Amino acid sequence: MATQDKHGIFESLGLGPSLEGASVGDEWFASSKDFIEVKSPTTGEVLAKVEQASEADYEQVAAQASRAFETWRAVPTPKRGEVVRLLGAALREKKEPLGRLVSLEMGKILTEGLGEVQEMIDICDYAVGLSRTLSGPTLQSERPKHRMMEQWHPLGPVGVITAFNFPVAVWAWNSALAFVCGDPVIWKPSSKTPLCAIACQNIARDVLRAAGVPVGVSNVIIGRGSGVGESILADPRLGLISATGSTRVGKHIGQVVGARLGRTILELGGNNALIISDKADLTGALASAFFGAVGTAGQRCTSTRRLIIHERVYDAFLDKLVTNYQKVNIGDPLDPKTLMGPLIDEGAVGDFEKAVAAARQQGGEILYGGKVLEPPFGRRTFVQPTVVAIDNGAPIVQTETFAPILYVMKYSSLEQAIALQNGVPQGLSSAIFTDSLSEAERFLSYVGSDCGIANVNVGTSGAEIGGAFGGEKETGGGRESGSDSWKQYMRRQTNTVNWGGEIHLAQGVDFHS
Ligand code: UN1
Repeated sequence: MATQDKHGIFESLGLGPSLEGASVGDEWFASSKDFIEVKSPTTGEVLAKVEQASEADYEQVAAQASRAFETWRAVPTPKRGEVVRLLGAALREKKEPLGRLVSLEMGKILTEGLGEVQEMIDICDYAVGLSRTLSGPTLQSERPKHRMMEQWHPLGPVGVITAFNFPVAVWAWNSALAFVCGDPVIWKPSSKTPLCAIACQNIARDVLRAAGVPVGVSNVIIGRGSGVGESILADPRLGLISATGSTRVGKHIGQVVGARLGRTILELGGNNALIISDKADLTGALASAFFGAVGTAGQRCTSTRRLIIHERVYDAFLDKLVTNYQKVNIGDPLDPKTLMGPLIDEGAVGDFEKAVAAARQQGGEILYGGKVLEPPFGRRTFVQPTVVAIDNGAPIVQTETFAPILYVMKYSSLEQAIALQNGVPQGLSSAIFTDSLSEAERFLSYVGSDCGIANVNVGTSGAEIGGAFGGEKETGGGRESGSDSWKQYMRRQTNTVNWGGEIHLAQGVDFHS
């Protein structure tokens, strides 16, 4: 089977069977004697063993990042951009093996694994452009012969905590921006996907070394959340923690970092809905709902979890959707014929089963799927993509289950559809399919979607890197990637300059002895 090309992948990315979790200088190091067995989600084969980093190992990594900051912040921003350009070039070269590694270790299908690496390349290109355009305004002073302006300075080392489901791209979103902004990065990846992190660090390290830049600009620490994770959160050297993960973990991160008045960018759970109007192009809506719900086996934070369908098109639309579901080719993610790979592990399958049982118990009707499949390659990680007709108020619909379960419901007026769409605790992504201008505009207006991402005739998942990415409510409020997200990786300084010689106080204050 296709997963057998592991050796080629490992070789081109500098991986071996026995790895260590802390990048120290040009080497890897770990001293915890606490090992992760990285298993293929597809077959259960042990891909490699990684010794996790200890808190003492973290200290070495943090110290090297702090040292690297002293050098890196002095490099002119466009020159930092040049290093990120080289990183993008290296990623282009390694796109194929890295995309394959994503599929091998995380289980998403190859076209999505390659797409994820493309997302890394795109953000590098974006950051290169930014490196010549990062700018602050000059402002009008109320005082004679004075000028005001804003400058943006490097912030310092940044902690980046990522989830298993985008094991390479989310690091790149943060790192490409942080690097041009002058900040080293300390990356704590998910313990479920450490190989992707080691591969990325190997690529970044080679680029930095060849460019004559301290390797400590890019750092990886693989370890337990309760150990090195807490060290990162509590570390006052890290002015910013950018974290992607569940709302539960995000609340903890927000509290710990907030208690030391550090900054966070939180990109947490989603519960994304797609509204299908009776005035929609149903072919486009079908393709988008299908990709949104089944793509990545429902393990994107932007996955379509709810369909809110106009009552006039409800039955016809669901007929077509279920026909598509029946044709989903489930199997080895590296096989080009596969449309849906495994879930990440047995725990995720347990969550799937619990959610399906809860949906049944809470009045849901399974329209398709609902079952765990006989393990095709020995590991019990394959499930059926599932469609459930259910009420939006059912407790299970209000929670994010990282699995391909799609909840469907009917509406009769747009106000009702928008209320359903907004009627969950999360606020990441949302979409409407309609050819009616007024419906589309209402959906995008202040009485419309309450999410960070709201699309018209475009599905909920698969956002481009140029836009700010993140959401409201329990999604955490953070924005990563495009637009002006870079500002969070820098510190702002307001300057007032007096070029006239005479001292004038603002607000007309007169203060003479
Ligand atoms: C995630 O699932 O954490 O918009 C990120 C998307 C991707 C990123 C998802 N560009 O679906």
